[in-house]
Amino acid sequence: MFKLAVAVTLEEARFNAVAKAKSLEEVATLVNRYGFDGIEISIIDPKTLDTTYVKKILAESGLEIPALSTGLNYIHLGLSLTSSNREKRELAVKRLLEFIDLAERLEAGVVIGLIRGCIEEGQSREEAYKLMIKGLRKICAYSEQKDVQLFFEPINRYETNLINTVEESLNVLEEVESPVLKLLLDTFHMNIEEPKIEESIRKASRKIGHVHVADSNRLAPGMGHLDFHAILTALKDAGYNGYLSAEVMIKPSLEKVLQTTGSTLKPLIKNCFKGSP
Ligand code: LER
Ligand code: MN
Repeated sequence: MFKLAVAVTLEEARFNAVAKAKSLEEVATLVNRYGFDGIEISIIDPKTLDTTYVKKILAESGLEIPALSTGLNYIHLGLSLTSSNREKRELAVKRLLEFIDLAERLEAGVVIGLIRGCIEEGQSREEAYKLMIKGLRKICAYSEQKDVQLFFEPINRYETNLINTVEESLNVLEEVESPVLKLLLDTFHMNIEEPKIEESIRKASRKIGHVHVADSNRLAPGMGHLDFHAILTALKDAGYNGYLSAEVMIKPSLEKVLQTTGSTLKPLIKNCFKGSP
């Protein structure tokens, strides 16, 4: 059975597909009210998150943190695995190791999205790709010791010029060859890049670790024109059984996002797993 989460940040984030919240407590209450199961947290410095406080909220609410999102480190600080600036590259790896430490304590996975980087001006694709693979190998080796899953995300061409599709991402997974490196499929990016979303999901069978759901316009599922019945069926057929995390623009409000996402996806989830034990 799929579980539902929503992507949230407590930062003054310069990323618009995330809910900006004043406190985790406040979000947990809302998320619980709408029958969600988890909260995905987007943060810049994982060392600033008070783990005792977070664990207390999780225990009280019964919620989980399926994933910690790292992209703000790229957006705000320019940290990436492919940066031509060595210091930024090394800082990106250091940051990701800190994320893995926090993820271990919270039993979460770590999103490797925008932080994996792009092809910078003056850089060849080969150079950028090699740096990305090198960085991924370092963080995977560490994550394997901690048994923390890493979620590699294909991102659309308007946000990065390196690895936009599921097929390219599957090649990355094959090259890195780590049991903790899985795919993060984001329906918003897939709608732009994949010829047929359901077919690409099926090609990614057994490799999917996490899913971001957003409609065609990056609003809550149900507010655009994606066929979530077909998408969820393909995910189930692909052997995926984890979180659908709404990484969406918060319009008109977080309550409305939770309500629409829930009312769109819950009946489909129920229908998908009808008759399953
Ligand atoms: C960026 O568009 C995105 O989808 C995030 O999950 C990347 O970190
Ligand atoms: Mn995403």
